[in-house]
Amino acid sequence: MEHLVGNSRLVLVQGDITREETDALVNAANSGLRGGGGVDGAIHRAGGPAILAECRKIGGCPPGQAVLTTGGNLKARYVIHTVGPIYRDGAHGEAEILASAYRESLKLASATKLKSLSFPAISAGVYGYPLQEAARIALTTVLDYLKTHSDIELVRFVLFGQNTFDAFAAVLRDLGPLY
Ligand code: AR6
Repeated sequence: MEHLVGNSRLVLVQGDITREETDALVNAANSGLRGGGGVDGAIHRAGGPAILAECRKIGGCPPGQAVLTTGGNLKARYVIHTVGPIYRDGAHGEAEILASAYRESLKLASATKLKSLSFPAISAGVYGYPLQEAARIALTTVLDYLKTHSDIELVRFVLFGQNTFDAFAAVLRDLGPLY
């Protein structure tokens, strides 16, 4: 599924983000940047120890912020590690932190002169964000950024499993082609 914004493309696919060939993968990390389960574990396993070595030097990353490391053995040259909110009840700033995680990842990609990047569904796994709301924040934040930043040519959401893909696809359809 595809959505055009000026000269940029937003694409939704179902799959494993570690196989992506974009300039950077975005990792749904924890604030200690020490690796973990889910997509974080998959990226560290596929990319090798060089990624964790750089993460240790950086030290940490607060929720809503993003940092850059090598992509190690991945096809992608870089990994952007961002930290989403742990969902409690929606009244603890979760929406703003999640939007910020996407925005800060995109800003870091622009500052590094990257043209393409791949996102997972940040906070939609272990961190428990309700899927439809996580999808709405993810898509509107990325589309709003692409409207004002033509340097990023391609953003791919690589969604693990049919449920996650279907939720993102439904939200994108509801936003409509002119969003
Ligand atoms: N490719 C794409 N998406 C994936 C992959 C993959 N290979 N593997 C899992 N997902 P999660 P969070 C999906 O839990 O909720 C880690 O332990 C998954 O199905 O990875 O932000 C960190 O260290 C879900 O849709 O991240 C943190 O402690 C989405 O990725 C914590 O989990 C995000 O799920 C972060 O939790």
